[in-house]
Amino acid sequence: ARVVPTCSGKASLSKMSKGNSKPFTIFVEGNIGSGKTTFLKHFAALDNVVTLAEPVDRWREVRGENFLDLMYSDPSRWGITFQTYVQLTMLDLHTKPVERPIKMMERSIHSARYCFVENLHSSGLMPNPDFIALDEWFNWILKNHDVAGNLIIYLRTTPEVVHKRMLSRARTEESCVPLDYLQKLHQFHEDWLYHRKSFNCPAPVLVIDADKDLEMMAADFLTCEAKISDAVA
Ligand code: DGT
Repeated sequence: ARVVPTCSGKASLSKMSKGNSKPFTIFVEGNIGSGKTTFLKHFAALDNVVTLAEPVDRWREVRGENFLDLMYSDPSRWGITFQTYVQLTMLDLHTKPVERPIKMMERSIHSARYCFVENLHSSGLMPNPDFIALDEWFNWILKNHDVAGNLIIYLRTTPEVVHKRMLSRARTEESCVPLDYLQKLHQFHEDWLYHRKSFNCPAPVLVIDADKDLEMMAADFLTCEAKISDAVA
C-alpha cells in the first residue's frame, strides 16, 4: 500500500481538527468487482467506524422500476435518468449524519461524475445536453453541500481480473457488460486517482493492490486500519 500525495502536494493524510464534529470520511473506490463490498465488511466490524454501502439496491427498485437495468440496456436513453438518481442517492449518503468518528463510504458522488458519467459521455452514449444538465447539478452540489472526504482508498485492479469476478458473481443486470467497458472505467479511475492527471482529487489516496484473491488481502486491511487510526489520532 502507498499513500499518493494530495493534489496540493501534501503527503500526509488530512486530520480531523479538534472540536470538529464532522467524522473522518473515507471513500472506498475502484472498478466494478474490485472488492469494495468485502473491504467495507471488514471495517464494519470495528467499533468506531460506520460503513455506508453503495445504494445499488435502491437503484434496482425505484417505485417498481429497475434504473440500473435500464441504464445497461439502453444507456443513451436512460443514462441521464440513472446518473441523476445515483447523484441524489450519493448526496444522501454524503450528508447523512453518523454517530461514530469514522465514516466509510463505498464510492462517492465524485467517482459517479468523474468515472461513470465521464465514460458515458466520452463514449458517445450520453448526449451533450444530458451531460451538461448533470454537470450543472454536480457543480451546484459541490458549491452548496459538504461532500468532501479525508481519505480515498483506491482498490486498484486490472480489468481482466475484475471481468472474471463480475462474470462469476453473475448479477443479472451486468450479464452484457463487456471487458471493454471495464477497461474504459479502469482508465478513468487510473487517470483520476493514480496518475492524478484528470479531475480534482478530493482527498489523499491510499492505493491497494486488489488483484489478489480477497482472502489474501488480510494484511492490506490491517495496513489500512493502521493508516486510518494514525490519521484520525
Ligand atoms: P465490488 O464490491 O467492488 O465488487 O463493487 P460492486 O461491483 O458491487 O459495486 P460498483 O459500485 O462497482 O457497481 C455496482 C453496479 O452499479 C455496477 O454494475 C456498476 C454500476 N454503477 C455504480 N455506480 C455507477 C454510476 O455512477 N454510473 C453507472 N453507469 N454505473 C454505476
